[in-house]
Amino acid sequence: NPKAFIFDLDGVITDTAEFHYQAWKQLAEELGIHIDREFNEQLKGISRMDSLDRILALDSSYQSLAAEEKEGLATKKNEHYKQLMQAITPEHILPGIKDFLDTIKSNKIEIALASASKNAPMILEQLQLSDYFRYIVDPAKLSNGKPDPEIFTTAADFLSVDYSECIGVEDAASGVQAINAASMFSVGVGDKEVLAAADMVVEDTTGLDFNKIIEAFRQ
Ligand code: B16
Ligand code: MG
Repeated sequence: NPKAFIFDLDGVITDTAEFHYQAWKQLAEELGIHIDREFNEQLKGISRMDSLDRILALDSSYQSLAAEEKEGLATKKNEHYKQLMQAITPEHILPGIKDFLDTIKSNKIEIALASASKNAPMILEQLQLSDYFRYIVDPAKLSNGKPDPEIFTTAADFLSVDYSECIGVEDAASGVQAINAASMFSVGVGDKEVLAAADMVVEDTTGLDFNKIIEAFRQ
């Protein structure tokens, strides 16, 4: 059996993408920049500062902002986001995830979180899922974001588990790439074509069947 499951947060445990979108939209409007949901797809799995850079790139008048000004804007977005996140409850856990975590736990397999979100500990608290996770990687301490494997290898190193004994679960193509680059078994949640690089793909979180995943992992 595998020794650890390492989860992404946004799009796997809960869907924070819509809240990120609303927070960015609010900030963008204050700056006179227009963004829509289609554009927001690009921001999934991308760090806060990289997301801001992509938004500012839409308007030529924001190309020479000082680092402090950008910090200020990123902080402002996060204030909007935290405000919106107050509404998050266990009802926002994606379907099937609670049972899946329970099954992993009862099989005595470790669970860790590899999310690019600095808000991840707060979100897990509000979802009342913190107790399942032995370790939450602090993205502020990483040199490279996904698709670099660092966030996944950091989790495995903390747990003292071989990478080949880990299963990573991701909804973003860059996340699947990161898991593969870490030589772990990758489970993609979402579109088969987008996540074609994954060792196994399920359409949505209800497809996360513990036995099927273990069987595929062993092959
Ligand atoms: P924060 P994940 C990512 O979460 C989100 O998909 C991405 O949109 C967001 O910008 C990033 O976290 C950073 O979030 O501003 O809270 O630090 O998919 O890696 O769980
Ligand atoms: Mg994600």
